[in-house]
Amino acid sequence: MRSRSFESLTEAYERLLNRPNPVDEHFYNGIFTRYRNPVLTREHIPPFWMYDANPETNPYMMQRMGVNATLNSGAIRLNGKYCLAVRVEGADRKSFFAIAESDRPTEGFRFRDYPVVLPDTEKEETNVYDMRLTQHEDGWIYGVFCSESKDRSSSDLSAATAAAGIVRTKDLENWERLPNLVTLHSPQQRNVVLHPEFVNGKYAFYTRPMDDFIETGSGGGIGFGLCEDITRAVIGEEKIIAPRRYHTITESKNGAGTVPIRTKKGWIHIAHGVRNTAAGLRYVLYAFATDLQDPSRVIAEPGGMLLGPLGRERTGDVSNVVFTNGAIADEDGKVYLYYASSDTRMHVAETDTDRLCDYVFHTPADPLRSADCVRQRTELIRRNLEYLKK
Ligand code: BGC
Ligand code: BMA
Repeated sequence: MRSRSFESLTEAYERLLNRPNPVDEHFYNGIFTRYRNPVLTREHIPPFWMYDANPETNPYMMQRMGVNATLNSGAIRLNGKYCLAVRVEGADRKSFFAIAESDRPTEGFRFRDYPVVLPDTEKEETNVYDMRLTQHEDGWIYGVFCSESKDRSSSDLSAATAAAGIVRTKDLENWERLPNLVTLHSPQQRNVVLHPEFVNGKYAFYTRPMDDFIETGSGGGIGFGLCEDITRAVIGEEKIIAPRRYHTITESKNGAGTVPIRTKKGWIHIAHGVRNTAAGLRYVLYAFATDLQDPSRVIAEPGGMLLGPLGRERTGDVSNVVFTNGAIADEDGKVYLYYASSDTRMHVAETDTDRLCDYVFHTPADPLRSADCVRQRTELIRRNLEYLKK
């Protein structure tokens, strides 16, 4: 084979970064817009992260350190830029975080020169992933992520424990690491999200208690808990605010996704729901709203999924998965929902707060049984046919 020059690799990379990302005109549901291209793939990784650029030490110009995927990203608007805290997974399976930013919400994302260097304070930590970025009213930007360690108490080589790691920053450049979240009544945690405002003067977290690393076990569901001091975060009581339910999109698991979005009618949450199938776990996104005064009180819960894997999104490292841990709500009301497909690449869906509210408050709830679902749909058809006759 012929080796390519580092310059030609860089040119191809620049061309990709400058590629426009048109709206996907084939998709319509009135709720959100999809875009034709992913916003980030492993092709968006700068060549100088993977190749040794010097032909003397890299005569074949081969990748020395490959990157496998760019996925589950936290999102925030900072100094006018759309910033993603991307989960980058190396060819060696280990994930780390890196900031990619753009002046535009749907295209042009470029990684900063270096990945995020997290203070290495948890000696047993093997892997980190899925950071949620919260601009908190205390003035800090918090990153809450999954901190995974080998479970040394088990003889199973794959046994691991998941906890919520916490960092904070003002610029997405310098990070202060705080001790991992302690939940007194839940052995494991994943998908923890920090609420952007104090609740009763305390830091409020959405949690996802688990008995085990994969299985949520006896309980599961999205929990809510308060803590006094985020520099030594301990949560006692976790109240389940969004339980998983039999024969729905959340039967196996669910977990908070984006930081809740404040609207006039309530906090809008975009979470993930998981069901088990013969082909493995299927992840979709769904939405619900909580009360502005009491963000732990669910006030609207549309039935079914908001967004599921479609077309090319269906295949990847972990197929049949969409996952979100970041959205940006702009002042003009636009909402950009960043989601990964099949643990492989990042996409964006665009909507606005008015549409999201209409969706959340006017989509009928899941009636939980086929017979009732048919009744619900028959009612819609009957009303439509009457209306259309006029
Ligand atoms: C993987 C995550 C996955 C989790 C549970 C971790 O080891 O890195 O992507 O969500 O296991 O399956
Ligand atoms: C996990 C999540 C994500 C991932 C998903 C599907 O539980 O935390 O990291 O996208 O499974 O593999």
